[in-house]
Amino acid sequence: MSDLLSRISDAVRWGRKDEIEKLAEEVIANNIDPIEVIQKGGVAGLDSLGQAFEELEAFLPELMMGGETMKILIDKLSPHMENQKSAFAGKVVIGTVKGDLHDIGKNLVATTLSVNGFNVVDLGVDVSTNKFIELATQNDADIIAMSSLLTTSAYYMEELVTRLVKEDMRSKFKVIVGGGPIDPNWAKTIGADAYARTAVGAVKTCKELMKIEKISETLIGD
Ligand code: B12
Repeated sequence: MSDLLSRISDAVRWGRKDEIEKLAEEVIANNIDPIEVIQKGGVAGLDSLGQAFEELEAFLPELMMGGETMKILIDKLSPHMENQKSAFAGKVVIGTVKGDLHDIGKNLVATTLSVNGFNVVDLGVDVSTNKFIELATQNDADIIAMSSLLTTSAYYMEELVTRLVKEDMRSKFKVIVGGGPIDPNWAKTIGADAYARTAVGAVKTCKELMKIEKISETLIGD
């Protein structure tokens, strides 16, 4: 298993799309938990690619190839995630904030919430604060979930919470945030209700949020 995970991590790191298809098939044939493979294989590969990018050992085309390879892995494995849709768990409007086009983590969170019984409305990437509020209202959402991978875009998470307060809508929606540069401190500072580090953590945390009647000062997170 650890050999397979490291082959998957390498294939994503080096953007080897043909190889990832075969490795995904190996995962399916051996009935291995897709979430574990995505996290410990795929995410590990992208982390190492991100590190190389930071150290100027990899460049934008490699980042794109790595991202595309990861998407193939997720697309192949998602249908094999264990479906827990036994009861309606709540309605989530999710998106990547304005200025940010990263969607692999956001998609993973959306899919994992969905297979765990949440009704998920995915607004995509580069989502403005206006669009988040409009679509959350239109869909009568319980939770607004925001993803950001760029430090420069994380500000829009704060803008959304501030707007909800100003427009007297803060109690209508629970707000959860996540993504690479986001941590519990940031979530607390901007007045979000919850933070989660991973897609599995997001499910656990959103379930917790659904149990809470009123928003509180205490941040919930995994
Ligand atoms: C792949 C990638 C890209 C791809 C994205 C493809 C796509 N469709 O998403 C492309 C090539 C397009 C790209 C572009 C850029 N990128 Co880029 N990219 C990455 C890389 C390597 C991987 C990101 C990823 O998908 N990780 C895997 C997923 C599964 O992890 P994740 O997103 O973190 O999500 C998990 C958790 O965070 C959490 N989560 C995520 N969202 C949410 C939401 C909620 C509500 C919750 C609860 C949890 C949660 O759950 C997820 C699953 O466990 C990262 C490095 C890294 N290690 O993150 C750099 C990185 C994010 N990119 C970076 C940069 C700088 C850029 C560019 C500006 C580069 C450039 N010069 O143009 C552009 C920006 C474009 C834009 N406007 O958005 C920097 C960001 C630095 C910063 N902190 O601001 C990073 C960190 C690389 C680096 N080390 O410098 N990138």
